[in-house]
Amino acid sequence: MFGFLKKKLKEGIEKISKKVKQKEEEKIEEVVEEVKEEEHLEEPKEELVKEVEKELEEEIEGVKITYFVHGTTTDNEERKSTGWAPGKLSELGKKQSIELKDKIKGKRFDVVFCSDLKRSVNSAKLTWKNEIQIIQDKRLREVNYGDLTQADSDKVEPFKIDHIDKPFPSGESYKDVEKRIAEFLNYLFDNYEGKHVAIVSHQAPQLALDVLLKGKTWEQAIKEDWRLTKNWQPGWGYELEEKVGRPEIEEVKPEVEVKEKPKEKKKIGILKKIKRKVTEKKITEDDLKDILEDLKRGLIESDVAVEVAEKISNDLKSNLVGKFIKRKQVEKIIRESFRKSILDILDVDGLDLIKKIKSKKPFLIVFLGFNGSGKTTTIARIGHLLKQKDFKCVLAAADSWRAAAIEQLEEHGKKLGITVVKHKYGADPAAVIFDAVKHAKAKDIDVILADTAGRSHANVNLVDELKKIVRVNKPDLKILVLDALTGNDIYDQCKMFNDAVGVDALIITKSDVYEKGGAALSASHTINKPILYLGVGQNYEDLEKFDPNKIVEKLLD
Ligand SMILES: Nc1nc2c(ncn2[C@@H]2O[C@H](COP(=O)(O)OP(=O)(O)OP(=O)(O)O)[C@@H](O)[C@H]2O)c(=O)[nH]1
Ligand SMILES: [Mg+2]
Repeated sequence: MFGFLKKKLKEGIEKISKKVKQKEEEKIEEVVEEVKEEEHLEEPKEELVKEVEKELEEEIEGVKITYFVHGTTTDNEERKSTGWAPGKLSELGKKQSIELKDKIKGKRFDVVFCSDLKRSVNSAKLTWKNEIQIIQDKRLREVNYGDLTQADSDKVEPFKIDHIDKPFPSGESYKDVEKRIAEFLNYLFDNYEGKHVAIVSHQAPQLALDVLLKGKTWEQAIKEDWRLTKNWQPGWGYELEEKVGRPEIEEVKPEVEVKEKPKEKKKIGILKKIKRKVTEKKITEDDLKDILEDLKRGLIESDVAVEVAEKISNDLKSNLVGKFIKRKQVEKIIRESFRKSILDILDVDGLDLIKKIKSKKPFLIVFLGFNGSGKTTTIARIGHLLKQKDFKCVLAAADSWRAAAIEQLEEHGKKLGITVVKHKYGADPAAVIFDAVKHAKAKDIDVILADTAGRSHANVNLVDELKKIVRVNKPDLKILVLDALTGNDIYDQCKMFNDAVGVDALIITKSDVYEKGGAALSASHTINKPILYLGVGQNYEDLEKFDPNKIVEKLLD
């Protein structure tokens, strides 16, 4: 039923996404121009634009880290604890580092960091040489075993836990390692935000990552180390979402040895500057003005009530204006905004018909609506539904006005096996319903479904008649039946019936032949009453329980 509205929403999403993306493009060009001038850059503008676009496209929140352990060393094989000694990769270690390349094929890193110890540098080079920038950083060194450097592992391994706080003789403690790794991480955060960084390093730094980024205690980190269970893997993932702010860590100026591609660093700084400037440029109301008007028009064309169209467009405006939105996120944000607005619109206190019926016996439901809106058909369908749920029903033929109305209801009654209480044509409809209620009480019947004559704006008499029906019989529920095809007139109908007798809930028929969808969406919002069912065809089964979430799904899928 929502084909047309769905199309309009989709158009909205496409147009606004395009506009936001176009704005971003313009901003990037503008900023690149600015920065090029400020920094006296030689590079062609197009190249910089392309790079910035790529960066924004692939943006990662914080820094993504993959940690790799260096290859096996001759010390490892001789069971020595190398510490700050350079160490030397064994034949196996070299093979491991070369093979790692294949094992991580497809993973893209922006930069590789290794410690300045030989075994770490050589591992990194065997895996990535000439492919990515490799930076050596002293802070990634193994813990300094001091006097125990290259000592027998049996003299070091079992005592690690004793050196969490207490340094190895003339060496470091694990907390010292934590401190330099924290500094290193904060340096990464400042310089590599949004990047995927590979680290090739040693045992203690990895345990420090577990402590700093995975919330482990040092005892846990040491005890759960994969080295004890021999669970090597080709890389461990860590995410650095914010700076590791530890009060005991003082900011120390990073002492980095950049060995290769020194030019890269300046470039990174410039790209960062451009990105920062671009993200400072927000979407303005003016950027969106025409396009939101367009959206509103499209919604109104789909029979969405003006105030509802305004709400949808205003909600969207406040979700976009004043923000910098990455192009990757635009569509998601617009969809989410539409979803929320529509759910808001449909969020009136729901009503479970079956539950409500069980609350009183007999339960009287009067069906109201314009002529031809589908009242009689809907009564038959509700009768069918209730019968299936083992309720006993009676139909009241209170449309004694339109020719053949009584026979039409009787026909349904016969087909469904439900009794119809009727009077002659021209009889008082309030009296027909009164009799039907009496019948229900006498025959232990659960529900009375009362048909009424179709009204129109001009039928003042029929409106008075309706008021009398309500006054005399005090229905438990007044359901307004609306024809979706009525389009915008639906709001006047809602108001008219609601003003005259008060409406408790809505059923919207002919949704199967109604493409626009907007009326159904805004009818319940207009009088703040829930939609119970949608009529979706001509058969008794063609009644669909109204579910706002399902509607939204259908509209935005
Ligand atoms: N396609 C479709 N047709 C429906 C639906 N509901 C009702 N109709 C058709 O709409 C026409 C009018 O239905 P009625 O139930 O007679 O409407 P009414 O409100 O009782 O009409 P009056 O008694 O004249 O006021 C009939 O031809 C129905 O078959 C629906 O959900 N889908
Ligand atoms: Mg009828």
